[in-house]
Amino acid sequence: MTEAQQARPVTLAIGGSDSAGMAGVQADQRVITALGGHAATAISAVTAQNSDGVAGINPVAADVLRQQIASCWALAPSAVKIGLLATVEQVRACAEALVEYNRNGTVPVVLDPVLASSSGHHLVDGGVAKALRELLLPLVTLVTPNRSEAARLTSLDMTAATDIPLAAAQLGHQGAAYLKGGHWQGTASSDYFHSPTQHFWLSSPRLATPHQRGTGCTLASAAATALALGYSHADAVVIAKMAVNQGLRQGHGWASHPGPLSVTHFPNAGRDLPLLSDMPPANLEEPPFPSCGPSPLGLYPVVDRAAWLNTLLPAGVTTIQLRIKDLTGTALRDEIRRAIAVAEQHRARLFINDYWQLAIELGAYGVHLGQEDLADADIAAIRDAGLRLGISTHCHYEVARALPLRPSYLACGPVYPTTSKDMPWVPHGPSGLSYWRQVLHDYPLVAIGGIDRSRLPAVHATGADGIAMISALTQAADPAATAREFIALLSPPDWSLDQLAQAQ
Ligand code: 3NM
Repeated sequence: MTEAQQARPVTLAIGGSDSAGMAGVQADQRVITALGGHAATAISAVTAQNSDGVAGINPVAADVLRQQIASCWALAPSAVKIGLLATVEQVRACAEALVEYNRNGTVPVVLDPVLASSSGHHLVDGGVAKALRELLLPLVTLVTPNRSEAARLTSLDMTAATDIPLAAAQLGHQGAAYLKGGHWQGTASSDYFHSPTQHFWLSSPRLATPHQRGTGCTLASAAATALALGYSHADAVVIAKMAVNQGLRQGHGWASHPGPLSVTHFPNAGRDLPLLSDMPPANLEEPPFPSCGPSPLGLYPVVDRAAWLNTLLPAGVTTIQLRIKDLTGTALRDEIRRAIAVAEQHRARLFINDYWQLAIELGAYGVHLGQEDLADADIAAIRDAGLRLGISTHCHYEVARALPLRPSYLACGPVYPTTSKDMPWVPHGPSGLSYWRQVLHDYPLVAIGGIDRSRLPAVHATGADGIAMISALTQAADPAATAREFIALLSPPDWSLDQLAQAQ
């Protein structure tokens, strides 16, 4: 989370009151608050219900709903979450309000198209599905149906797994669609995300708990709050699935009634991270890449020529990356070969950026890949060749994509603004880096981006295993002396090269 994402933006939750306080607007309010937002609410129906059933729906008049939305809009919401709309008139009132207040569509709108309760009880008038499809869907940025809701909103009957991407494409042709797989059979709960620019599956082990009330509300409210905090849609759905997993883990009931999910804080646990993949995963566990050994990765220079290894390795650097952007053919191969020879002489851990085939062929210690290289690289070939793998990440979507490959380390950046690489990302700052240290728990983590002498102590204090840098070393007046100084700042522990060699 960046510092900008720590303000408390308003999320407007439109939906039904659940008298049992398990789903509906009560669940929305808890989740929005837990994730760091403020919930403004517009109640569509005063339901009387508990987990035994729904005793009454009691929709409010459409103009009462409209009045509440108008009042809430004065708080300048940063996102809207829409749940139960019980009548066609309410759908129309909500659509008209959005057209009036959100004229240029700058406020993201998440629609959880509630049509039936989880017990199968019909909650809405007959024409609501059609009204949602025709009046509201064109105004929303993310729609989050379950399987039966997707069937009622599309032309598909959703009986085959192949219907999921087709339905998502139909629903997400203007905004984005997230199809929840919670009601499908299988050991994994796999959901599908589709937007005009991206599509992927998010899977987590199915959590066996009776306390599942309000799952749909939780997912949509968490996604809306993440959008309100400024996250992208892809990040928002990863965060939302983490929130659902956290809520299911912590759920509890009362008086023998199955209870709701319990989301208590912004998701920060690695075990709640879903696995992100292009295809539904055959299994949730890939074999891991080899570790980089027990000694910390430490100071991790990123350099563009083999000659740098001759300067920096004698100064005590034990991890280094060769990142060549301007050579091809024989010149590239020779440069990589030279770097590998120097690294072997010093028993240093050399990662080759991007050129994984050459790294395998020439016997490098490891490969470092950016997200853009992940799609083309043969991950299994790198693993089968016994090389280590490091992967760059910048956000929830990228961590969820990289972590299932079980690389030797994850790099996390940019920590600070950098001029060494074009970066569309808002820097994490030390607090954002600490957040990722917490999520990734004891997973080897490398910090990168804008780190220099003055920033080194704050980065080191986060507990990052490796601290990568380009300009602070390559532009230093005396790079070897600077490396020695930085290594001293990062100790203890103080690993000599001999100890390192014995440990490997
Ligand atoms: N990757 P400097 S930041 C190569 O965030 C690179 O993934 C980054 O250079 C990331 O230490 C970066 O000069 C540039 O800021 C690091």
